[in-house]
Amino acid sequence: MKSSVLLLLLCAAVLTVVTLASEAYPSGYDTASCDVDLLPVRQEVYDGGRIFDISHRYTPDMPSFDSDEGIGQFLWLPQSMKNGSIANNSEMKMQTHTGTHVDAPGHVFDHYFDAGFDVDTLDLEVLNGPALLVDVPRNKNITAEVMESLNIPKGVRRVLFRTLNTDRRLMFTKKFDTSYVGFTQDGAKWLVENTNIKLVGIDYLSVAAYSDLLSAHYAFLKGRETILVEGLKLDDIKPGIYSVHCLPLRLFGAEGSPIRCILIKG
Ligand SMILES: *[C@@H]1O[C@H](CO)[C@@H](O)[C@H](O)[C@H]1NC(C)=O
Ligand SMILES: *[C@@H]1O[C@H](CO)[C@@H](O)[C@H](O)[C@H]1NC(C)=O
Ligand SMILES: *[C@H]1O[C@H](CO)[C@@H](O)[C@H](O)[C@H]1NC(C)=O
Repeated sequence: MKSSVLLLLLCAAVLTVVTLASEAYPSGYDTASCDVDLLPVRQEVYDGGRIFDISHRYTPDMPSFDSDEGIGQFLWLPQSMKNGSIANNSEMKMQTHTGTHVDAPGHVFDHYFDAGFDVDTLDLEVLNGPALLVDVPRNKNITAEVMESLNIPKGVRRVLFRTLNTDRRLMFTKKFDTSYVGFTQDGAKWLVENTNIKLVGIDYLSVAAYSDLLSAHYAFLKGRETILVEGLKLDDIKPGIYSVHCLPLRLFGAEGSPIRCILIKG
């Protein structure tokens, strides 16, 4: 009796914290659930606002490129304790370019694919280090002109571009939307030719605008030096310099991989 009252109080306290955290950083997930006995904590922000999870949670309703249906069921439980197994053991199946993910050069260049430029060959130094989170103008795609106007200092090597996609909550919308903001070909070309940026992050499923899908990918991936991270969750984080940490799976032979990315302040 006493302990269940205690648990209830604890539960209320945790819920308050969760609610406060989601007011400060309302990243779009409903974290408020309270079972007195079991209370898994799901966080978007850790350590009092120092660590931000900028990857999206995988759910059947998250958008899938060129589809109205979302990614659909991707997780099964062929062996479960409920029907006699000694442990639960799930299986998953999804496209490698699902949710928050990384593109390797083999994504759009077949000779790079054949030569083995897969996600296992991506440079972890590029995927981890100081990064700039920047807001781009909301009324345009990322053209050369927009890139120039951002005045990103020359030394910056990693940039996460927050766009209208975040405001429109496209990554939280099941139906794929072709009007998302991305790089145009000349924007991608400008970045490659005029900056030292090697990690390009964006807040929807493609860095390239739908109208420039292949041409902008070609411009980025041709040199095999630029790493593209797509489908980032950049809501409610102040623009500025962070330390980014992105780790793809070592999928041998795959030109894409789901990736876990976090930002650390200071
Ligand atoms: C165990 O249950 C799962 C569904 O939970 C089912 O797919 C599977 O076939 C079952 N296995 C056996 C041996 O009954
Ligand atoms: C960006 O380009 C897409 C086409 O790829 C277009 O539908 C969309 O309206 C553009 N967005 C802005 C803000 O100009
Ligand atoms: C795995 O088994 C446990 C114990 O039977 C059960 O509580 C849990 O819901 C199962 N997991 C899933 C995903 O079904």
